[in-house]
Amino acid sequence: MVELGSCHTAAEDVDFFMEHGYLVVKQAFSREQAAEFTKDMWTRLGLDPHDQSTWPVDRARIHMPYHKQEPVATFAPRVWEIMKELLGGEDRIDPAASAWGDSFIVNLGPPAPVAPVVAPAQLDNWHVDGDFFVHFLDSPEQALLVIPVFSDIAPGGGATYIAPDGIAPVARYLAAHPEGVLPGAPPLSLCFVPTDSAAKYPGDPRADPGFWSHPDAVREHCTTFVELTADTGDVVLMHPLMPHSASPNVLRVPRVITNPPVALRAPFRFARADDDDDEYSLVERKTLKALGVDRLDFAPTTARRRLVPARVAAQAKMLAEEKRRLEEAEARARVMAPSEAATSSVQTRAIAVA
Ligand SMILES: O=C(O)CCC(=O)C(=O)O
Repeated sequence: MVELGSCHTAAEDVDFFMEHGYLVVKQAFSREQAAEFTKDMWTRLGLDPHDQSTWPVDRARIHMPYHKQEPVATFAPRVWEIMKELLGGEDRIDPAASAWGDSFIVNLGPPAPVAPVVAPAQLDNWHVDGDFFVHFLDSPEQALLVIPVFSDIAPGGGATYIAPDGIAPVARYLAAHPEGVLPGAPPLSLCFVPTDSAAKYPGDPRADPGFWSHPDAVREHCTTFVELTADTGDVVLMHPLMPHSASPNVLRVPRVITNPPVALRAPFRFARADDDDDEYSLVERKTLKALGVDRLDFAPTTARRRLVPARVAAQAKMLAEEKRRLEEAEARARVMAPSEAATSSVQTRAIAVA
């Protein structure tokens, strides 16, 4: 695994990205920034970090909504520089989709003991990100998969797993489907469904030969898996078609990440002149390499569309609940004696850092 410690994408990092489709930027933001960003997290959740009996019994992971955002350029400037290199320059990045929020994905682990993961291929959550748009090979909406890490993550501690050799099969599949594919949605998640499946196979889209199950594809095509263990402040930048999966947090030390998409102003292009004015980005080059071609004339045959996933309504509800909890906590703090309030804020900070 290449770990970038300085402010440039060295030739060996480029080679690593071209081979494996990801880079780890070490210590891209500080523990203090992480503590500040997460300081209200447990209040928002309504959970006690020190009392597992308050943690949910019906799910291992919580996807929180965001209250605030900060541009990548100021929150993690080294990451911003590398993002620009991966995507072919700042001009190509959509400024409206280049900020990170406090929409934490908290993995508290399964309430009942589970065996440690021995076979990553058997994880039950393999997917490719982007539940909010119809996918084409050149889709601009999710130009990188990005994981900023807000807690230390030890082996077995609920790290995200990735399958670098899964990029090529996903790219081949999307190249063969210029009509576009829908991201799976409950009850049929973790899949791609051709946009015309519902009309052709109304009973069950899985009958469509074009149906794509991410877990099945990973089990069929992938042999190399990486457990993204990390330190607080690390950021993993990945090719947008990287299959990845959550894993059980058997340690039950709270694992906190986010996964903010970064978008392009215009779709990726796989048939450029490739001169100084029109260079392929590293992500485009990696896609072409995955397909085993130097260039590809790709054009969608249906309109690009945004989707509104069910998670949006669920997170709006969570946001209202979190705001209520924050207001209640503030009201409690106001009636506390000043000395107690000071102790409480120190404790909250220590918890956020832990
Ligand atoms: O929680 C994780 O490790 C993975 C999260 C993820 O892949 C997702 O939310 O799309």
